[in-house]
Amino acid sequence: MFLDPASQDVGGATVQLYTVNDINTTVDTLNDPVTVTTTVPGQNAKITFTATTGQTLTWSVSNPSFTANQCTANLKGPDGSILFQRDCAVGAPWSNTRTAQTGTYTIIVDPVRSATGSLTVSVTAQ
Ligand SMILES: [Ca+2]
Repeated sequence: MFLDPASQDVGGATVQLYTVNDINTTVDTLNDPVTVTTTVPGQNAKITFTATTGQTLTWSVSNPSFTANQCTANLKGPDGSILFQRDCAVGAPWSNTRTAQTGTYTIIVDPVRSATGSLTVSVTAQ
């Protein structure tokens, strides 16, 4: 790490480094919820499930400890494209009309800056 003040500025800074291992877990698509808790700044949680072409996905977030703008949750399709993005603090269910691909879908819980917290995710694919 290299701190490089601009021009002739001087000052001090306190630096803290963290070892970060992302959480990797799965959720079934029978509306059986899974709770993830991040404990280290910078840590994300990846929640995977499988779905097949033509299913209707519904995705709910409940009991978030995050407040608004502290965390983003992205749903990515098997090809890595982002299908939906939401604030972790917003619990309203989201329902997709139809899945376009068969494969592994991933919900990435990505806290902002040094935020940590927990939330519960449930998914149905019918
Ligand atoms: Ca983050």
